[in-house]
Amino acid sequence: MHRLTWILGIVALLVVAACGGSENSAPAAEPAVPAVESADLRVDMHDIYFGEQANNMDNPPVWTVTAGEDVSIELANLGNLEHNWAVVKLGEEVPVPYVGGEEQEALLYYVGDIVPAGSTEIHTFTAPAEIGEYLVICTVPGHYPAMQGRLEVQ
Ligand SMILES: [Cu+2]
Repeated sequence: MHRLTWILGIVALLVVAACGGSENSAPAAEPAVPAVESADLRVDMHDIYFGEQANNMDNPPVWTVTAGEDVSIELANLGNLEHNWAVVKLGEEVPVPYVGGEEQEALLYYVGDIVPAGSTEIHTFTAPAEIGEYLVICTVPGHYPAMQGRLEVQ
C-alpha cells in the first residue's frame, strides 16, 4: 500500500512537470518577429527634402487621401536633422525666405509635430473635408521651400 501511494505520487509529479513544460514552450511557438505595422501613407524625410529626390520645388511628392477619412501615416526620418509634416490651408501662402514660426496662421495642422533624426513614427489624422491640393511643408526653420510636398484630397 505504501509503495502504491509512492508510485502514484511520482506519476502525479511527472504529469505536473509535463504540463508545466508544455506551458513554458507555448510562447516560443509565437512569431519571434512582431508583425510590421502598415500605414496608409508613407513619407520619407531626408535632409532637406521629402520623398526620393532633392527636387521638391520642381517635382514635389504627392500623397493622395480621401476627404474626411481617417488616415494613418508613417513618417520615416532618414536624415540627420529633425523634420515634420505640416499641412497648409488651401490658398494660404508660406513666406519665402522661411525662418520658421510665421506659418502658424496658415497651417491646417501638424501631424506628429517634430520627428527626431533617424526615427520613424506612425500617426493618424483626419483628412481635410474640402477637396483640393494642399501644400505640405516641413516647418523646421530654413527647410521650406526646399522641403515640401502636396496632399491631394479627393
Ligand atoms: Cu525638415
